[in-house]
Amino acid sequence: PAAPADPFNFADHLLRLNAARGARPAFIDDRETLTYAGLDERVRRAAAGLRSLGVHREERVLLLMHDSTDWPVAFLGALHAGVVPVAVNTLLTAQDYAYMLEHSRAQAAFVSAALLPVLQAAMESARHEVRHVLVSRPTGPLPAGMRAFDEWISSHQPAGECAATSGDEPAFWLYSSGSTGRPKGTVHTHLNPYWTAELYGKAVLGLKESDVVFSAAKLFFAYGLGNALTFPLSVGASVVLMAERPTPDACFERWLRHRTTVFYGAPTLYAAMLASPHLPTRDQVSLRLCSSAGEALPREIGERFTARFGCEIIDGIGSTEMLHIYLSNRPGEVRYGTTGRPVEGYDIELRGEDGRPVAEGEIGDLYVRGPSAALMYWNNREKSRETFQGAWTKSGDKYSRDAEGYYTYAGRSDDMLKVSGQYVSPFEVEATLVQHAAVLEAAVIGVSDAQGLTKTKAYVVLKAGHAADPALAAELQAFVKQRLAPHKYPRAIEFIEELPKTATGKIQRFRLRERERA
Ligand code: 3SK
Repeated sequence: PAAPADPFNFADHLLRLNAARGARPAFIDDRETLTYAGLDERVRRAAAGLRSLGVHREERVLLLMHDSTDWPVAFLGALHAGVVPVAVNTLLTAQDYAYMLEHSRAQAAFVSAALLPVLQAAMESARHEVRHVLVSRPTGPLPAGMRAFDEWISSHQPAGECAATSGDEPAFWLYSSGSTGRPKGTVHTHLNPYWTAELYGKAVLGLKESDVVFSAAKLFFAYGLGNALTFPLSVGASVVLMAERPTPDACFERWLRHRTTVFYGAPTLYAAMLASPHLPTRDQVSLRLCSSAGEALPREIGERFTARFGCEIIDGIGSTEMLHIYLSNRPGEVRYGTTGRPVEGYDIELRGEDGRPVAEGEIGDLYVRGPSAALMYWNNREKSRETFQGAWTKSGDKYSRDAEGYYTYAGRSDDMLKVSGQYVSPFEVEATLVQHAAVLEAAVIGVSDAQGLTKTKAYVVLKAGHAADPALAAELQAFVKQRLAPHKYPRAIEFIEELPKTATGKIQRFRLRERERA
């Protein structure tokens, strides 16, 4: 399709598309069903509310909320007003949020009541500019100066016209983690979600108005944002939102209660579902399509799932930088064990160390070109230049391509690990482990479990006088858990006399990986 002309405001685009679907459910959470008419009204009220708070076009607002109907209202309300929501992971620490508040210079914050303490801790330590805090679903009185989201929404009349934004104007940010340094503020435009919905949600997944979609990946992830907001709203489908952790049981419950037709998950979750004693039978579910991303889907998991439910899992790879999936299997043409073929509208090149395309069957660094690439990492020219190279975006993943054009994952180009679909920097975990009084040095690598899924393992050298025993290993795991987001703690710890190093003292993680394979 041709790009829509300016002015283009993505929230306005979605509201117009669904203007005739007033009575149909747009979002369903554990509290309520929000129809398309209700969504339209609340989004406009939120836009008017932001204006009346004096938050201006292009200024940022932090969005730190668990998935509920308030999330899309805050997100689209901001877009409608030309204000830029910075949607952040709900699993991070006060230190992480302090950095994000300072870096984004957010003028207001939307926060779930359960996350208010961590936001307050961040605000105490940050030099922030937050002037207004809007709390979603408080259960008691709020601290002075803060307002309940519901009450704030209903105290404004719906805005008429949206901000006349350009399609290329910053619309929202997502933070992307790297192997070193701070998270990067990835700036997306109003047109980027339009393109991912057209090229992937519609053209590959074939989403329909009659679908009831449910994503285990939360809305703050680029994967979840497409799955459960921008794609379904681009076809008038209904979305189930869930605030709690996506355990197999919690997901099964939503599959059955809401007759979910399209489900999005990550390989670790599919593996846990298949191992669950509560796995539903084929006749109990209404699934017609499932999607997987976050890490490569092992063939065996895909095959067992399809044998159970008669429904394919469409495995693909995307990135926060490209906003969604650009390389994917296709319904009816799935080849488990591969990530499929390029999504139409995106070009892919596998480049060797000399920067030239590699031959068929050889492994190269994946570069992608397509219309949904982010503009930049905010205030970070060096990392922006490394990743956004003209029209091409460097993915950081290694792949090979076979004679039929199917791509197979061959690992990361850097030391980053992907665990349960989320990035983990080995350096960050190592730097935390060495803060423990017993630890001299540490090295973290990814190891495959019995199902071919990546788990983190730490090799630890102890200081003299400390005994290498299971109690200390558990203590070190807890030590990391207390200091970093929970998905980052090492699932296994092995004590070792010394770490393999180069002559110049660099840790040779590849030697530890070889040791695992031996
Ligand atoms: O992990 C992925 O493959 C992915 C997919 C869609 C959007 C974002 C990401 C990181």
